[in-house]
Amino acid sequence: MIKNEKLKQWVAELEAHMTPDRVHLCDGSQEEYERLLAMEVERGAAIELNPELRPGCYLFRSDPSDVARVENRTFIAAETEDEAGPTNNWIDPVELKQTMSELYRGCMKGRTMYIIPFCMGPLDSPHSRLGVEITDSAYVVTNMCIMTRVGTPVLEMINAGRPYVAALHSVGYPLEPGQEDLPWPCAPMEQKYISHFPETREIWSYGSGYGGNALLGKKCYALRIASVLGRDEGWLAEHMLILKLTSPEGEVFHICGAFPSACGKTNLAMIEPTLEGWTAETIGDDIAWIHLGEDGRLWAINPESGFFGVAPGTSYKSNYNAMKAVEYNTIFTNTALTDDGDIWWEGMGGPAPEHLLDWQGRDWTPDSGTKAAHPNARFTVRADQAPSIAPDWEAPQGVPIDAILVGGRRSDTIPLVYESLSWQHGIFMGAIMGSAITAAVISDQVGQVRRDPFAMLPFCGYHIGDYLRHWLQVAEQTSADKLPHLFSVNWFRQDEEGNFLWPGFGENSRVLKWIVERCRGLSGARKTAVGYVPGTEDIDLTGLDITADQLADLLTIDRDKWLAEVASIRHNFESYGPKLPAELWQELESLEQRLQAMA
Ligand code: OXD
Ligand code: MN
Repeated sequence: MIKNEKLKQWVAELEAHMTPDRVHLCDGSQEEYERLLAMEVERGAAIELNPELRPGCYLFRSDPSDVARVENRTFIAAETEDEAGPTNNWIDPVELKQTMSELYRGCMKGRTMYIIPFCMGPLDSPHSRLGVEITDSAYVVTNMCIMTRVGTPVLEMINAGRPYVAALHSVGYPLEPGQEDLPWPCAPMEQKYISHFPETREIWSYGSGYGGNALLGKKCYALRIASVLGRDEGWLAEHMLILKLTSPEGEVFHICGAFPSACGKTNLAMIEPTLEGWTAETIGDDIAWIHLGEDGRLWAINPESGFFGVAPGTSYKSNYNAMKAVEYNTIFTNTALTDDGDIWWEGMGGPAPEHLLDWQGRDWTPDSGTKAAHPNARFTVRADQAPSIAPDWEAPQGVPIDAILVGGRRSDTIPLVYESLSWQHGIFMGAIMGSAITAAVISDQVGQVRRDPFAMLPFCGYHIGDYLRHWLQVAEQTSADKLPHLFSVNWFRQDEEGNFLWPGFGENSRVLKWIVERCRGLSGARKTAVGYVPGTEDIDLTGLDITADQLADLLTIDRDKWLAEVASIRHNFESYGPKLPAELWQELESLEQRLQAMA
């Protein structure tokens, strides 16, 4: 029962304004989860997969217009435009609330209003934060139950007075009496709004039922609103995986990695090292909340409790642990359906079945000439279903970070790996990250390289210049020897014919080995204009079919390409305006000078 007066009042106001037929307070139980899925099956919104092949699994198909995050309909409604900064869409909060209040009026007619009390982070962690999402989508409730800790224990904390973020969501499709519902109701693009009010820590989302647009604990709370909380309170909310790596000698390392959406964070978080004696375990695959510990080191928790992973390309070969995780109790969205009631997607391994229903439920054969699964098809699965999950993945204080990786999809210029010259230079490396845009976002520029500082471009809830300053300030609170080492990695470098030069996946353990040995001061490197780059002898190639010459290609620093990179970074830095820290401009000038001095 809701006893918190503020929450009671909010719910009452919303009920009066959005006029749902029913209100349901979620208790987060398994029984509730199963009942909601059965209801979705019953009304034709979900398909229960063959229990002999995929027990406890369901497939949802979205509306074809509602398949990914909508960045151009995502707003940071800070009090002033300058606080949102040049990389965010800004609308005056008063105006936006007026527009959205009109859309919300009567929007839950014919529907159930679900109240989801949720916690980001382990229930017993001092770094966890609470939220309440109000939604009219049962799909959202079931996914939130996997991705966050939902239910009565959280409500009790809210009743006891702990603060929470208010997150409102509607699919934006009210039902008139007698009107039949759609399997995936949503509003047209121009009526979709994914809005954040950083000062009041509120989220208002309208019109989309998909992923980060609708599961408000994820991008909206754990990144956009949390980045503002972190700025104000001295911590960091980052778009990073968290990986635990153990060497053959039993030494444990923790690595965070910032990579843009659909660039392999989940694969790296679940890596199966090919190098003898090394083991890897997963702490998180998408978001890290990073705090300075009493020991002066940076510690990370994973605020989520599940994985909302990109399905296409995931196979027992590329990501064994994800495939094992999704063998049962998983929600799939926009994958293809086999004739025997299982799911399928491109890159799952083996030949394509002769007949499928594609992600829109249409007949599909290998000759169809279209993708059977949507490129942004997803699985939602509890984190503890991954065999690779670390036993201490829910440690209340998190894990101490030894290294931070930044990287993206770059076909040229950026070497396989290099280390920063200093903390400030490492922040510069994060600031200049570039990556080809992927299908995780609805965009007409998929494939084009965009600058994406720390993979936070779509997720930073305030001015990007202030955000980069915040990163620089971390160093002022501790001593340099306690800070993680910073590295850039690029698994995606290609030759002239477009073939990938590096095998990736489990073989990335070879790069991770060099990284952790650098942290221990053990492995070698040469100092180049861009940073410390391994020599070909520094990366362990035992058992790998790649020559030292091929590795040399992967590690080359091409002066002219890098000078072109500098010009592109300068253009990008200019677009950030005067708040970009002067230190980062200095780093750019120094990089250019070092490149010019190259023989
Ligand atoms: C995600 C994304 O879903 O980054 O994690 O788009
Ligand atoms: Mn992500």
